[in-house]
Amino acid sequence: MHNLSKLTYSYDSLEPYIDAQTMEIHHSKHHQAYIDKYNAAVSGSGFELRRVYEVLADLNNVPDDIKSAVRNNGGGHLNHSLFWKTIAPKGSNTPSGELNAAINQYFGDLDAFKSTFDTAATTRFGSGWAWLSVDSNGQLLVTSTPNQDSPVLEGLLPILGLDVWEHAYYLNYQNRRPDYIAAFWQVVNWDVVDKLYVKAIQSDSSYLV
Ligand code: MN3
Repeated sequence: MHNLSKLTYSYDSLEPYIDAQTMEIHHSKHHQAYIDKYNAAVSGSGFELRRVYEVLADLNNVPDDIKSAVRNNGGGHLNHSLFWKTIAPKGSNTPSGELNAAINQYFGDLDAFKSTFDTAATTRFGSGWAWLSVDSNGQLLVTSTPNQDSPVLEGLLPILGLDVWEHAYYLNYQNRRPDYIAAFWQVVNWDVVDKLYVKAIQSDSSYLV
């Protein structure tokens, strides 16, 4: 039985970048619904007590009759849990330490990385996510996924993700996804992302649900 974790900050504390009503509906309704549907899908399957990460990383061994429900709703739970963790009311402005060095190595500099990520988020057609992940060789890469597909399905460990479903921004930004993406950078908690990077390069997935 999986449960919704409380946020470590209040729904209104990301204003004006992400508005309180969006945060409340997104967390208490959308995320809760993914958890409820995931719990219902895995009930009686033997997967109830396993981490969502483990189940998604081994999706081929999930029975066909629940596979798409597990993929969509387990992905929804894992993706949103990471999302809430990596944003904060007063985000630290820049990555530091090992992550900063890796971003410079793989993308050139922070602005070039953001530009790559922005493109992934802007060009994702319909609903989905943009991601910064670590692959099995420890390399950093930017990808995007449709729907609630998680990078863990591809063997990646995501350390930063941006939800570009309309439910994540429509109340405040309507059709202006690029404005929402720009606002996201104001609330990224790089202190957390730095720590997740150090775990991910050691293949430590324990920070994912
Ligand atoms: Mn969402």
